[in-house]
Amino acid sequence: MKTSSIPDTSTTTVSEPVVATGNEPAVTESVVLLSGNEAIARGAVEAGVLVAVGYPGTPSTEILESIADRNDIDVRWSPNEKVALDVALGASLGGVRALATMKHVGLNVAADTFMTAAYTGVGAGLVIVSADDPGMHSSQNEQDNRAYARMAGVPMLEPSNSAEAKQCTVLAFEISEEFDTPVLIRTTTRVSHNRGIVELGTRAEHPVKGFAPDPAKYVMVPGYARGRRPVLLDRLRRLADRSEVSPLTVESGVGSEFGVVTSGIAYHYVREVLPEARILKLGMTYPLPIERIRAFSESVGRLFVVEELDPIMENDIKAAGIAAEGKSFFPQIGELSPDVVRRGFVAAGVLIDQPGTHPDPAPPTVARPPLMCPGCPHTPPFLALKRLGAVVTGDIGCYTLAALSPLAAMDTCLAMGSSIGMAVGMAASGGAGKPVVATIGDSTFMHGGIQGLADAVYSQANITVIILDNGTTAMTGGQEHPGTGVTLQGATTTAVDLVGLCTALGVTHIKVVDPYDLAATYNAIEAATAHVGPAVVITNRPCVEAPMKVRDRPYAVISDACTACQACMAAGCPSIIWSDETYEGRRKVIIDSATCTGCTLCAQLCPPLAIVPVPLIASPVEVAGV
Ligand SMILES: Cc1ncc(C[n+]2csc(CCOP(=O)(O)OP(=O)(O)O)c2C)c(N)n1
Repeated sequence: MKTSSIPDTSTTTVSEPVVATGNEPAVTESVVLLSGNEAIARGAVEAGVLVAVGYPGTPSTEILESIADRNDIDVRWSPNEKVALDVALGASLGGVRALATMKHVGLNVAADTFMTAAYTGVGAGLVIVSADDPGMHSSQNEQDNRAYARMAGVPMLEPSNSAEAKQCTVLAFEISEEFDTPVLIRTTTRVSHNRGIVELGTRAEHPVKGFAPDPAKYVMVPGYARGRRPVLLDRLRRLADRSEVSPLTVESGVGSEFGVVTSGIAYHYVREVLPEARILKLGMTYPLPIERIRAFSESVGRLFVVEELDPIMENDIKAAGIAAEGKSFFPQIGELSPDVVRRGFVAAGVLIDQPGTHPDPAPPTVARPPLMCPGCPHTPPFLALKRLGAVVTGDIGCYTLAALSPLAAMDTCLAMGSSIGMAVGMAASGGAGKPVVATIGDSTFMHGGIQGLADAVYSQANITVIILDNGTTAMTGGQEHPGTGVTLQGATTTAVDLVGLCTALGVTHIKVVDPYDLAATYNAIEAATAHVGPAVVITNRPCVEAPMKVRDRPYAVISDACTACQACMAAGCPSIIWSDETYEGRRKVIIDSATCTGCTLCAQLCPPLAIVPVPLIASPVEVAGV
């Protein structure tokens, strides 16, 4: 668990922030540096939130982690984003302010609840944070979740920096209660992870209102839901009026030749490239303040819209009959940057590029393929699967790296939990005559895999499901989940029993195996694939990085015994490196004892038995991370 370093002091609220001017308040006890995520969490604290829930996912994860140690807020991980939003909505209807956090694809999972929560409205304030990932730094797609606000009819706020992130969160709770609606806060990676100056305010206490039963509002059967649809549309009209006077809209700059409408991190890029330009920065981006934009457009010759990803504001503005230019100059794919924005304005003819007047973009970093950690317990099952020649439907987690060379043992990866359903379908297609195996991490199984396994049982699919149970959500930094038996605060709770769960679902062939025993792992998977009907294999070694590094005596290569067969290289372990010595023209290997975890996998792969534990005297046993 990561805990907060945000001091809890009292002072005034933040003023309208802009890009750095050099006149910002000095960092003091009540003026602190926070990431956007920490600032959202801080905003929730000051807004008097009592329940905060989410499912980890970059770039949103730290929001909950940064307030996990507060004893005045119930902060929890849920098994997935839909459950998180259900919990938050339930808390809100129960009369307490609630926050739900997730990454952009998480809102797909929560969308069923989200769309209808717009109908029910709230009890106390309900704020949902969607942290989007333009550029796909750590995601399977780069969908633009601003579209969700429009589809659901839910107001949306978009901060451009940490100070605004806090301000937006406080405001979002107010809007939620005033208009009886969930409110979406949308950030992107750069806003979530950048640090900026934030003035801390006091925590507002709101008495718990309690649940006020109102079936016509909260029971969304068709007869009642029909009554809520006009309520939603009327609310949107009133929200549009509020957007026109939002304190989050800031106009700056001089000149009438052209003006720029922008929001989020793109605002800072525009300010950096055109410091003096007329800019209308929007913070409430759904509903848009169309009349404010119209008035702004009438005061300039050309109107540009600079926004990351889809032309969402641009289309709305054009649909309102306002002439605007945007995606013809600024790309729809990936992140913007000052350099990309500069090139757009040069192409638009409002900026003359003068070489040497701006810093060159940073040189590209050296490309390095992502690798599994030394000693990762996910490696052996994929070595076994490769040898077995199985069709492998994969899932999302550290083990997805098995799709890459040298393992190259995964055929599909789509969305969290999809591996099992896809395996069922693959088996129905005949699976190219090969064994069909789904591989899924423990957190992902809890998130979205259980229903797929129910389907495998229901359809008696001939598939094997390997649950790679490393006891954590490793890929997002090691968060707990219902299978770990530990809460976000590190307290012990009841763990969901994987074997018991699979048994209860009706799986009759279940084998738990130690993945560090390569032969046993291979045999377990082979036997499972021979079983008629769904079979489950569960690997049981903890992640080498969590909760603390699990390390044993490192291994070393006896150079004289190494025949340079390079069989150990199949593991793709970063601790195995080339030696300067050769044998019959091929390079031998050595092991970096500083990073070797002593998992023994390479020793099991070595035909001449040249890989042995380093003698205790020469290299003390190391337990890192304590
Ligand atoms: C819908 C959705 N929510 C969250 C994420 C972020 N995410 C990627 S993998 C993962 C879980 C990884 O945990 P696990 O399945 O246990 O595998 P491990 O990384 O531990 O091997 C999460 C939460 C995502 N990609 N999609």
